[in-house]
Amino acid sequence: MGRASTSPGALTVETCVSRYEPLTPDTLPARLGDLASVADAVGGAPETWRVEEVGDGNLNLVFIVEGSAGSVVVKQALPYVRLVGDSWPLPLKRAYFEYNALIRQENVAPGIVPGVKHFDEDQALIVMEHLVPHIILRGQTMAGREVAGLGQIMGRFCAETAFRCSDLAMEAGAKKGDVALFSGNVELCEITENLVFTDPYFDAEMNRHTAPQLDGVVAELRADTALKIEAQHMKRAFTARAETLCHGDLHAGSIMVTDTAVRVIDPEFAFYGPLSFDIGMLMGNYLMAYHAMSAHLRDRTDCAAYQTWLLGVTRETWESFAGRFRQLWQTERKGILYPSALYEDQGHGDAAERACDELLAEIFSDLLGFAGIEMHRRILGLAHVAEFDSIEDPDIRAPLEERSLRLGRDLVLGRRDITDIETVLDMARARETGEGQ
Ligand code: SR1
Ligand code: MG
Repeated sequence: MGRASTSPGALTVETCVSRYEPLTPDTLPARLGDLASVADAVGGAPETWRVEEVGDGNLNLVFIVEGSAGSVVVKQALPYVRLVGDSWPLPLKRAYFEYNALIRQENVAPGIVPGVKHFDEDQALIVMEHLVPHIILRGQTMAGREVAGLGQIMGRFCAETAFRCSDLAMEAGAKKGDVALFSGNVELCEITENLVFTDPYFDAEMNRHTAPQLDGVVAELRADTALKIEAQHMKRAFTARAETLCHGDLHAGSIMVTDTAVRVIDPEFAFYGPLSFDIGMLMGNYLMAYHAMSAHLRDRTDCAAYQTWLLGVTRETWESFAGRFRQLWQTERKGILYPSALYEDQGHGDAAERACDELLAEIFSDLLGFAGIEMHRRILGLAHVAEFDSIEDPDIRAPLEERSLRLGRDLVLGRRDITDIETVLDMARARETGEGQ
């Protein structure tokens, strides 16, 4: 490994060329032990460090390194998709995009993403803050535990990253530079383009679903040409609308929580895309958790109360997003779009508010499309969610998955006519109870 050079704060960035080699718990202390930013945070002699590989995601190695002073997380990209194996190569440069996204997210939405201590581009590794005692959000929801402020914090995070990384706020040259930088994340975007927007809607090779229980509804969805057209409209928005820096994979495994704290991790799918993309994917994940809940909380009263909380989180996320977005519109609209020279400075402040209303309405409509598609791909595609997959009995799992599949279609096809969050919540409840179907 090359030597470390220091940049602002305690962060170090590797600059020398070295050969990539995946870490193991045995090799990590010797290979990272001479990095001051790591050694200081972990403490003690490297040979005494306790190292555990804990990666349970689809792509990377993740190590927790503990010593006498504390602990850090070391995330290293593998040159292939971990979920599938080395038959599916994937470039190491995704660590570069993750690192660049993390430092931008920290800048525009401070205190939410893990602090970066060291980045080594050649080794495709990021050393970052170890979030303790956080667990992934889906672990928390499947256990029926609430998270104070979840919707408020996530809505604010999505609004701040969306607004402040867009032409609404950024200087035009800087924004175009970032569009160029993140446009290199080709292969991870390609995963989303295929696995999210296309594969669920035909009999693609890597797809899987609960069969034979869901065969009927799956055939119905794949025969629904209006749905397939709308899914491709959303895919066109994904590929063509370089509006803002999106996290790119904001699901319940990319959020870490305690009962009172919320953090966002894993932006390796970062790209410039629609303002509505992250919040839409997140909403889809909340709604799947809602439909899966009766298999995780068998007590009906507990389950109903928790589902009410989940729908409350869904509402609060949107309300927090819309409120924060409007606040930023009023106070930080210094970019090239909707300049105050055209509105407030002409005594047309009311028109600026109308423009904000219209943009929020467009974001709302688009997020419903992304949410519905996310719900489809997590039940029909390659990468599922534990909320459903951990339900062992397919006869219990399938009807719950069907609720999300059908709600997903309702959202995608109805997205231009649904104008408020309460309608979305009513639709989710109706699919849960079977009312009005
Ligand atoms: C092959 S990667 C499958 C999925 O895992 C990631 O977390 C993304 O969600 C991706 O679509
Ligand atoms: Mg991830």
